[in-house]
Amino acid sequence: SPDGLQREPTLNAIDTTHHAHAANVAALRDEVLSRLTYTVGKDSATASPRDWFVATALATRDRVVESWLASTKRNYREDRRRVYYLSLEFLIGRLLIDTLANLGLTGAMRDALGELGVDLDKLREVEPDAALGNGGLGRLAACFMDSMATLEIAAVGYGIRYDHGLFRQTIKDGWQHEYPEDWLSFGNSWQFPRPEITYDVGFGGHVESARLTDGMLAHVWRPGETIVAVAYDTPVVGWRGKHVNTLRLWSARALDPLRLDAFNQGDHVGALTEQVRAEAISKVLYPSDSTPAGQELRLRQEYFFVSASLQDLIRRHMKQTGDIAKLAGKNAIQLNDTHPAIGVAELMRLLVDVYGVDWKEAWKITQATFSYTNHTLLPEALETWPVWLMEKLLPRHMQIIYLINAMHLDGLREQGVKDAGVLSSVSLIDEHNGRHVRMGHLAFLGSHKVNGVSALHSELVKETVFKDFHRLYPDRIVNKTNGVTFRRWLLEANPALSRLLAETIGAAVFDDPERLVDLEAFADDPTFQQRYAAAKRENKERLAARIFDSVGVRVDPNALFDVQIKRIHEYKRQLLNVLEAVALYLDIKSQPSRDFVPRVKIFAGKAAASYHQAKLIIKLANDVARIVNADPETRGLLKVVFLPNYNVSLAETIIPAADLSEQISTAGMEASGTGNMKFALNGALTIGTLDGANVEIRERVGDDNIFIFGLTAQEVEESRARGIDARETIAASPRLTETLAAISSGLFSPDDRHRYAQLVDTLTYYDHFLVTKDFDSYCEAQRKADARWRDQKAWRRSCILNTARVAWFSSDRTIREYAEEIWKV
Ligand code: B1H
Repeated sequence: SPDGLQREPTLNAIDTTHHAHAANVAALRDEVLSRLTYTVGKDSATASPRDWFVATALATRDRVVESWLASTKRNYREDRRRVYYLSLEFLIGRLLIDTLANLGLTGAMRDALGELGVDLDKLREVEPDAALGNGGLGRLAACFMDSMATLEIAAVGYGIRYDHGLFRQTIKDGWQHEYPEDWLSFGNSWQFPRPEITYDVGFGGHVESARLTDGMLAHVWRPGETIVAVAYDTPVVGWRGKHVNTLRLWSARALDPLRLDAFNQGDHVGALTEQVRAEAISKVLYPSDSTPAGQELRLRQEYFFVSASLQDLIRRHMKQTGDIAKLAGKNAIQLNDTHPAIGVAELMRLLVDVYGVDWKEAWKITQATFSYTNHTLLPEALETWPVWLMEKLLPRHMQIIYLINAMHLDGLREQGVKDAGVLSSVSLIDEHNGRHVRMGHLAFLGSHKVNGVSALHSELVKETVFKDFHRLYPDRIVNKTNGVTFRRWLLEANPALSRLLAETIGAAVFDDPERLVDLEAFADDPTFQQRYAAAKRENKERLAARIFDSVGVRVDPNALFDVQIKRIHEYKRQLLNVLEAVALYLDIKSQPSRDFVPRVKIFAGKAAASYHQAKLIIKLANDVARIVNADPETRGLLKVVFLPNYNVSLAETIIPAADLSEQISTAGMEASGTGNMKFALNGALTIGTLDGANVEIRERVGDDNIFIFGLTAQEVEESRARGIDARETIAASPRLTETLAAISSGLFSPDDRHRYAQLVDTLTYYDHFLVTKDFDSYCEAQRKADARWRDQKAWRRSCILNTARVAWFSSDRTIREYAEEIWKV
């Protein structure tokens, strides 16, 4: 079985003996059957795979619940400081294998189902992905939930229970099409609806002010509209099932289910409008990686989940302590990007208007409670909201923001800051083109710590978006380099390699990833090299089968699998990769006797629905794939594949099968990247720029075991300052000239020869992402990768050293740093 490792007694302290295993198998078999009968209402003769999945998921969930209740009790009993992770995105993926693996029950469940004639590996495919996120930011939140449970931190993740997650992507004739995703259509076996846990969330209306007897002003917000937030809980189990936290997602409901009077008068649709309007809030995830949807609904989503979450955590705090003044001492709230930044104003409102805390004291509590993670420097992703919209939707919050701002600016003036430029740059209100509230500024001011997500990114945060703030508050910005959970991204995604690791350096590596260094001793060991290669081979065969099933292209597992999977964005430069594919294709055709390394270029990723340039890049990749794959002259030396509907599950199949990991963003633009870490862990070599966490990956794996190319962040800045007209750059590179000419000529778009004219023009005259500047050095790095590949021993050695040296990128390490330096838990 692909994951027989769970039966290795060494790996699993939970079922250490065969006796315990047999008992577990028998018990699980009965529990699954019981769930099938009494919850699903089917018998084993008529049950469909989905019925079996539901029964298995529920039986697995049952095993989590006791530990969950015990963890909750312990959190109360020990009166621990709690961590709240506020995120508009949690990109979870599937939970069946993840939960079983964390409980140490994968092997037992496999055998239990086997006795019932059911195959666990087929069942796992039945589970829909929970795709409540766009990309790296959302997946990071999911990895953090896993690590917080593993480290036994008392934590709650708060977000929105979207009815529809990230859209389903299909590729028709090379173009991306978007369809609604429907993960809840057959129910959700992991969640516990909590219809009794609801909060009112207000919008609009007006603010009433009254002078109290002591002369102070009191403010009461009278919302014009009230929406109800209903809680849904999912238990999040840590490694070895020791501690279980809660992911609490909010769903929106109208106060009244329908207007009965209107319904009875025959207006059946009109009677439901309020409900429809309310429920729109949790209807769909914004598919807008890096570009905030400047829409009212997005702001409503943000305030909706923040308000419900803060009310909920304050209720819990008051129940436990009865003392609002202790809020900061007992609670830490992490803002995942600016999406929940309105929480700063909401907490101030709750403290001052509802709990009667004095303003200065409330501000102290707020700052001591919040911290904020910045995930991007892209100007289009820095959220701002028009003042008029804030005044309309959240009038009291707008007043509070003005007051925070006034005190902030007064304080600076008192400290002698006079420069009008500085004062306007740190103001919460951007007065430039229409007045806007700067949410990043609000998050910064309302937090005691602000962090970037890689060493380079954190430095750039200090030098760019928060330059003036950094000068005023030099201790506030810190770095917390991202990490990934090794449970999902090694143990579950790559059972072949996990088994080998357990056998070679001991299964304790899954408790303590630092032990991966023990692999270094085997880097040159021929037997180990062979076994390492065999594990990779197994994964590549599985991916090859998947590719054939999905797009009908046959690829050779002996070829170098060169992979770029991530959101499609100009700064991530899939275009650079496609250009290299075209150059390679032209070379293969023009130099038939040259000794090329057979390659499969694999792409996957979604483009925001409104991002035309990104969608055109998808079309180009597919056009190139069609021509290249059909051309007999390539003799199988080059295949190009675009796999549709990239998601967490697909990543779990692709990453363990990759040989080369493409991390080629324009330096300074990818805040961190986390795919880069997953690939290195699974023994793919990185080809990449000195951007985001690539810099730190290089430091750890060593210069010889990574292919670095291109301009540095500093050089990018200088190069842009000199101008982004690329005519000279292109002229100086015959290979690039030829490549662009081929694309312009319509070689890949015979049905529409001018399809890429504008794209080539943009590269030529306005190459903001410096694709052309980095092209030659990228190709050179690719040829270095080829040379290493030809020496398979040297290649394998590098791969092994990658796995051995990336333990530091475990999200357990990241969370430990947050816990010690930011949350103080
Ligand atoms: C990241 C986003 C993001 N940075 C706006 N910013 C969004 C911004 O819907 N929106 O409006 C959605 C997402 N996502 C990513 O975060 C970075 O690009 C990666 O480099 C980083 O690894 C990841 C996690 O820190």
